[in-house]
Amino acid sequence: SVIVPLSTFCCLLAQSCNSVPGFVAQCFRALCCKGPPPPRPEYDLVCIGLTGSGKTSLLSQLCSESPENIVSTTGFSIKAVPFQNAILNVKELGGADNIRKYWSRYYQGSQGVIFVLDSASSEDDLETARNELHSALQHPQLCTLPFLILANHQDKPAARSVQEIKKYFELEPLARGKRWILKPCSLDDMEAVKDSFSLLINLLEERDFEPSRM
Ligand SMILES: Nc1nc2c(ncn2[C@@H]2O[C@H](COP(=O)(O)OP(=O)(O)O)[C@@H](O)[C@H]2O)c(=O)[nH]1
Ligand SMILES: [Mg+2]
Repeated sequence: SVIVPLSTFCCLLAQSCNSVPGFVAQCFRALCCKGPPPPRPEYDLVCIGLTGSGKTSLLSQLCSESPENIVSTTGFSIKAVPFQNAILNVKELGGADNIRKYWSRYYQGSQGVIFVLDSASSEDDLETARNELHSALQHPQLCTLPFLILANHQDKPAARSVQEIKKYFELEPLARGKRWILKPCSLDDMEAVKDSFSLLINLLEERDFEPSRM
């Protein structure tokens, strides 16, 4: 037997309904003859941050993956993260001490950067995170790209506020003229995380960006 896709069947039905009062045929067309949605643009991003900052957890949640499957990322992992208006191909680089020195080998081809930090981490770790973020912001392959900086673990009592982090990370002088977004977040408020990613997608979509306007 010949299998006719439902939409084709409905279109044929709607065409044959042309003799029926126009309204009914219009309803059929509106419901069934929409055609495929336009393809979503894809962007290649790199996701960095110290081990334990929450990179894998956040990306897995965005991909609706089960949290039980999360294991520590030793090398790197790539996920296609779907959003309504774009697909982000995110390469997460493992954040352990002995791996961070290789991060820059995986930067090529990136169109944007996600930097995740643990807002409740020790002073030492926060300083390491700051140094890594500064290196990334100044790296020739990343320095012109939009950055989404996520101050994660905000649900913990010890978490520093986003204002404290902005000051501590000295973002204002260093990232002036760049496209960057700093947002507080935690795993238990994924809606806020999605909103932050929407802002990043807006920056990725901007074509005629002039740094002097920011
Ligand atoms: N309380 C809290 N725990 C988090 C948050 N984000 C991640 N975690 C936990 O931190 C641990 C490390 O997370 P993981 O995603 O593996 O970090 P990664 O090394 O950056 O990929 C896991 O046990 C997560 O459940 C958060 O916002 N709040
Ligand atoms: Mg990981």
